Amino acid sequence: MDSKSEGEDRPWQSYHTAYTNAKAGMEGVDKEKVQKVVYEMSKGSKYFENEQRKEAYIKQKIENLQQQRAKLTDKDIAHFQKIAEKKIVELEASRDLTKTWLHTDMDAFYAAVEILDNPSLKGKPLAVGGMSMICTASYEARKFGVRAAMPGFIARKLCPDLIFVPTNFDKYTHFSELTRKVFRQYDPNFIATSLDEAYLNVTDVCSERGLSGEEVAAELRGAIYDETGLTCSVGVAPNRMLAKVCSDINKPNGQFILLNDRGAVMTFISSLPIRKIGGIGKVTEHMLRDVLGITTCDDMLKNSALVCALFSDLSSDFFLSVGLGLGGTHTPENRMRKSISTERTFTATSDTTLLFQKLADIAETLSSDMQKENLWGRNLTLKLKTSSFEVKTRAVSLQKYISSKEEILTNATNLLKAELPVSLRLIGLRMSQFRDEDKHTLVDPTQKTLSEFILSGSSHSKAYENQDISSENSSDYLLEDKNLCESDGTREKEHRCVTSEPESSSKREELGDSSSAKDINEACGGNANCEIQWVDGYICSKCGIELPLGFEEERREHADYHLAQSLQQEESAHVAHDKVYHKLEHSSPKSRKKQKASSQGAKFIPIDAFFTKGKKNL
Ligand code: DCP
Ligand code: MG
Repeated sequence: MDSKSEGEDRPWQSYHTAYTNAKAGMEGVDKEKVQKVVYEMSKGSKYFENEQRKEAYIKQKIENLQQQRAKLTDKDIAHFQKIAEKKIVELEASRDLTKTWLHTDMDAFYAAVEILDNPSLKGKPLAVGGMSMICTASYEARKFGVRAAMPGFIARKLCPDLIFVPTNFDKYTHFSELTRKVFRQYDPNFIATSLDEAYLNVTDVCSERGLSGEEVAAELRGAIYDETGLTCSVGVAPNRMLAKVCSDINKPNGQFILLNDRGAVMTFISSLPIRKIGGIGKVTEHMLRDVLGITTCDDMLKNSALVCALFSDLSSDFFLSVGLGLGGTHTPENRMRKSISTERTFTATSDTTLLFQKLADIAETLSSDMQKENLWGRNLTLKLKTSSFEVKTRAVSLQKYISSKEEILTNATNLLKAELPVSLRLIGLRMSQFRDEDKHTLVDPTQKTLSEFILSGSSHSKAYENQDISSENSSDYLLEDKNLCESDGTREKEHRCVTSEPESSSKREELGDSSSAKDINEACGGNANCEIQWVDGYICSKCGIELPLGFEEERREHADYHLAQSLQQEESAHVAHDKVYHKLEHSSPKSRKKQKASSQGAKFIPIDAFFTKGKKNL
């Protein structure tokens, strides 16, 4: 033991999966114990390997940034300091303290609905879901470290008395509708970002009824309780970004008010960990911490020159706006379509004539779909799946908006040529960053002012789609993996999809989403089955679970869950094979015990069929 470093003795300490990330109600949890259980139960599994791959990917990104940072001279830093100061002045000028935004978030939503249905569950540690994955946990269960997106068998290890209830989405949708009935009375244009979360602009209610944000929040919580019998937590703040942070502070059944005062906002933000901000997920958090030592929102401002030096314009605008506590204040006028795409799967081929023929067909389909809806876009993404199932995306930001087949094909051809020679089984094209229909202009959309960027949800969200947060790709050609339709199989088939998303303050969260989607796809290492798309921007194409923008960490976990599921299926095929050929081995008392322990409540072959390697007594 003496000869080993602490890290070697306790490898779980550096094993940070989403399962060890604290949610509301997990404050007193013995984090190290949870880490150890998760580590021991997943060690040696494919899930574990995938986590390691993701870690390696983040490490690489961090090293790249560190190298870039090391090259900066004093002169460079002075130059970026000036840029940062100018940006901050412009951002500060966009500050709007005249609105009162409210963010509501139901408490332990699915679990609370189940308890309402079966009051004998009240006060007990409860998980909604099964052995493979749980969707949420009651606050009693959270004390043990049990949380959403955790495999049920790990949750049960952490909390042996955990009660499992299967999901019932009809029930949750019904209760969600009841809450929305209440929201409408306070803001007819409320923005629902999931079944259990919404943003309400209560500025008018406050002034018309002479109420403070605090009073409206209390009244709204009461009204929701009366309508549903469920509790929620509310945050009140001058903008949506802050309101969301605030709603988590006094969970469950609580509220937190941040006054419309610059001093109050700056004090609040000064010590706020960056991870609390929607859009800053694990990757971004680690990059900012390990490269720049940034851990709080205030640190963003203290390191503004380096932030501007190392990140793209839009990323640094985002980081600086976080440092200033700025967020969306205007209710988006419409719910705009975000992207349109089409893709085709076919028998793998490296024949370039065939590949370009397919590309031309896809460009034609995309163009015709766009023209039907009078769409003009300037961000074109080419998606490729190689014969070894590796998924790559390449994107180009164009100087003008296009929609004709010829223009799409010319740009798509350039992207594809850069990848040759290649053997492919899927090609897809996606167009995004649409022209503003109302303006009917072809102005260069990069000429946006910073205040436009802050105030308009759509402009910055679309802009972010093109950003690679690491600034590794400074050219127009960026790696991008997001919202592209997925199709499986090797026979030729076509899959078209259109995505539209409600505008919301969480749009900036796409920044995190975009990097996470890439993480997942890269980490999947070409496993065709683990890729998911978010239909309409928030519904999982694989299982129908709704996880809108703002659930970035959950989306990552959810994608991991499907990855685990597909690996499990692969693995169980091996297990079945083994069963036939190694009957003796499988009839050992040890394996019989294992099967019994994991069969309970499992819809599929239990996920621990592949998670058990290296399991130890804890
Ligand atoms: N959900 C899910 N999978 C996840 C996260 C959430 O299916 N990875 C579902 C179940 C939750 C609901 O969405 O009940 C709302 O998610 P929240 O993050 O708001 O979690 P809860 O409402 O359960 O708890 P709380 O908001 O009190 O932390
Ligand atoms: Mg909730």
